[in-house]
Amino acid sequence: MRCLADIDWTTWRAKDLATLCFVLRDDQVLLIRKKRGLGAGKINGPGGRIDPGETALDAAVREVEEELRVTPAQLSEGGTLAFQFVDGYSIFVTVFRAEALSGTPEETAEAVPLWTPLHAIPYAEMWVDDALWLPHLIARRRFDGRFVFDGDAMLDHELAVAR
Ligand code: 6OG
Repeated sequence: MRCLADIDWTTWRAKDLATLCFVLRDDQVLLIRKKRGLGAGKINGPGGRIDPGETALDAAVREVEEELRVTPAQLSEGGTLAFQFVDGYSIFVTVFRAEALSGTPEETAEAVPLWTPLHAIPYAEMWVDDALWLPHLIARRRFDGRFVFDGDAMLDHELAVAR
């Protein structure tokens, strides 16, 4: 399996369900340097796997609390991302934006907080797919993407963006 056409997307189910949450405030976005888990070392939004019985929204809030010791508010769903890795792993990510935050982000065992100007997002240090959809999240355009990855390398993708 190397490309989207090799996958039957009508029956595809991800092994893990996860979230990402991007807090936007004053032309800045709250990113993290991830210290462990999938994508350790990369810059990303805070997020992680959804626990059994949790909604994606609950998990998005909890992950920001656990990773940065702050509580995001006014969340809305920005889009979804379906990732299939060639080694067989797969993950489906619901991406949220948050318009507000209470508290001051702190470094934890999981993440270093990085308030980043919207014009200086460090795409070279992020998963390569982020450059495709994060601009749409920031511009409030709904997106739904499918991706095939081999480790860090993106082999194929499609991205539907609502006008
Ligand atoms: P934990 O290992 O932290 O959950 N994730 C990705 N994020 C981006 N931007 N691109 C990808 O391209 C990703 N693959 C996974 C979703 C995994 C976290 O990593 C994110 C979750 O927040 C392949 O429990």
